[in-house]
Amino acid sequence: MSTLFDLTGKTALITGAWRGIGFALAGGLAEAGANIVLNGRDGDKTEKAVRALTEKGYHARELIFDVTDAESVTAAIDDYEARHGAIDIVINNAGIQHRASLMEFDPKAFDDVLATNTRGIFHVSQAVGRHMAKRGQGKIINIASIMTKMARHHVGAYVTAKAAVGGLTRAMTSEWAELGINCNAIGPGYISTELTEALFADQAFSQWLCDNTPAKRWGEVQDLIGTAIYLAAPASDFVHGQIIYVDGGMTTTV
Ligand code: GCO
Repeated sequence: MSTLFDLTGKTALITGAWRGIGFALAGGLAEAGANIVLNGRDGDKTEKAVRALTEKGYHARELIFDVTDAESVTAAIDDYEARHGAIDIVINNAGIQHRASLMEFDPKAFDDVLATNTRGIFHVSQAVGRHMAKRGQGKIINIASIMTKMARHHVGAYVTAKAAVGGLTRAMTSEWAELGINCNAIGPGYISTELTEALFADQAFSQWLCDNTPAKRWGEVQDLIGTAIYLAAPASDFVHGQIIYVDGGMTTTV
């Protein structure tokens, strides 16, 4: 049983990992034994996050690239693999939010949300997947959302992008499961992070959220760690194309 969830000797790349869900998952996988590669666009912020992990005795390094830039993604990942060895696990976490009514939504803002939240997953997964395929093994974990199958007003681009993350997870599974690559997703509910701090501060919204969540609370980033370890570990070797919603039950009840 002890090896089913053991990540010792594995290297995990987490995108958008200098704060929030990404940073929490980096710490959780490090605790499970993984060597961590933290990605961010900002070198200073990412290096600070790496130091926070190494000060805890974990093995961590940064890998700076913008997930929307296919060439820089491929160059960074190919260089990492050549210098440091295999990336065994990828958590595609990088994501942004932009809230506006669809009638007023800025077209560039719409494109930016889809570029980071969906196309970025394609770029990173293709770049790492090519190496994983040569080894016949790898774990790709996409951060989807309850918005993969629901919607709320004023987050139309995010809903569209996260719905596509579900499709991309299935598409990668259809082609890559036979290569030994597990592609799955985690669908967080409302988690208290910088991305949702405006909502968390809104008492009326928080009351609505708790009234519509069977668990009657906001999620915390720690609530996602166990599912991430499971999908990164041998325990999930026959799990492909699944979206595991970690949402306090929000997607299951009306
Ligand atoms: C919103 C929130 C959601 C959350 C949540 C859903 O404005 O409704 O930003 O979209 O991001 O993570 O998964």
